[in-house]
Amino acid sequence: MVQRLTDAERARLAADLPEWRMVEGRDAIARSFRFKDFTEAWGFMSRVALLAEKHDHHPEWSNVWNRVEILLTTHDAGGLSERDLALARAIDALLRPA
Ligand code: H2B
Repeated sequence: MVQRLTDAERARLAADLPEWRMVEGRDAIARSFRFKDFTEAWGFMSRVALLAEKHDHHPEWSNVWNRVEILLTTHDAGGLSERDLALARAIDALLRPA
């Protein structure tokens, strides 16, 4: 069973994943993305979908034209776990210039 993050792990979140924010009212992190247009946004979502399958961990997300909102939480744990951090890091890596 996957465990929720400890207080010590949470204290490192802001430094570890500076682009992600804590979500009010949920034990979750979120990040907003903006692209040039819908094609770019959808291309990004396709890559995130493949990552999610690889991690067997799936985002709560939405898309409006060039914007993508991603929320990560671990349903099996009832809150944030290392699985969310691993997927967030992998998503961030997609956007890092090669
Ligand atoms: N995604 C998320 N965000 N949380 C989970 O607990 C989760 C998941 N569990 N994707 C996985 C799938 C689980 O249901 C399967 C059976 O491994």
